[in-house]
Amino acid sequence: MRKIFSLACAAALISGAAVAEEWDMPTPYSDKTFHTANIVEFAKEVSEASNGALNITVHSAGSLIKHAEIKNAVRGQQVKIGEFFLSRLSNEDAAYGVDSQPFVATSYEDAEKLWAAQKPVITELLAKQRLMPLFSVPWPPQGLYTGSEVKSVDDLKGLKFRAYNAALEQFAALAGAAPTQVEAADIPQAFATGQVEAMITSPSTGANTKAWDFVSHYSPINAWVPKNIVVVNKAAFDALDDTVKSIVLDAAAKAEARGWEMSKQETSAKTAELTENGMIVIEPSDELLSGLKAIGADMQSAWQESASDDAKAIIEAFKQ
Ligand code: PCA
Repeated sequence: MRKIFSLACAAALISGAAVAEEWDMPTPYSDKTFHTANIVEFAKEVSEASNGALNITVHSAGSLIKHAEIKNAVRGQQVKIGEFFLSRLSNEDAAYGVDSQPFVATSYEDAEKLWAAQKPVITELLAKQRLMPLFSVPWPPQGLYTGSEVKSVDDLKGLKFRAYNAALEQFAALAGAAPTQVEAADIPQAFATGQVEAMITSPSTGANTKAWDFVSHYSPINAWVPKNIVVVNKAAFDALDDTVKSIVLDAAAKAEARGWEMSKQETSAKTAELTENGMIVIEPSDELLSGLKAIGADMQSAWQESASDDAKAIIEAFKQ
């Protein structure tokens, strides 16, 4: 306690502020997750570069605030900063969900282009809630985990399917499966208790949840490349010293670049981990892929009818 107090005082003297800022930062995913490791590094950089004028304490795996509550907790200044899965906000505006639309952006190159088109739109939307995006990092392309080989969409019929957002729920339902929302942290238990028997997620989440304990096959269908986002409360950010503000923005830019690299590395490393643990990693058949793409195309048409003009403009800009 004494050490913390004196560090805080030293920082206060340096920055000229009355007290050092202490920010709690809720995140949804486990410490094993590369997103979490990246955020811990971000927090460390901010604290070091600011000489302790701003200290961010990361609370991972929904331990401080549940995933579904994190955005509103930052908005209401219950916490100043937090991370969440961006497309979970698609119920507020379709612009938030473009990265989770099946077979729209399926590679890192696509994902980068999509993010460039999406960022200005969601920055404006978040500003209306007095939130400011700091950085956004993609998960590896999403693949299919099942208990036996899936040769076509027909093989998904009736499977109890784990979902993490509305788009995946819709996708699974259109494939004839029975979706249930389950947080990443609850995946092992959901499989163990028979609540679910298949899922679509990244090789990262598959490996981190030891998917080999519950399923035998992984098929890299690379259906979409969804992102997490870190947002800060605008009033809390504005209250920082100018030097600290630029330290935060610099560390955020570095975290975004580092996170994208980590994500790319994870794709092969975690797929290899699945194989090493006995899973059968199998390329999707043409029949399966074309069936899934047809579902994606149907979802796109429906999406086009309900999406805001700004959301549609993201897809148009991306396609150019
Ligand atoms: N892992 C997270 C989101 C996407 C991913 O790859 C999850 O499964 O909840």
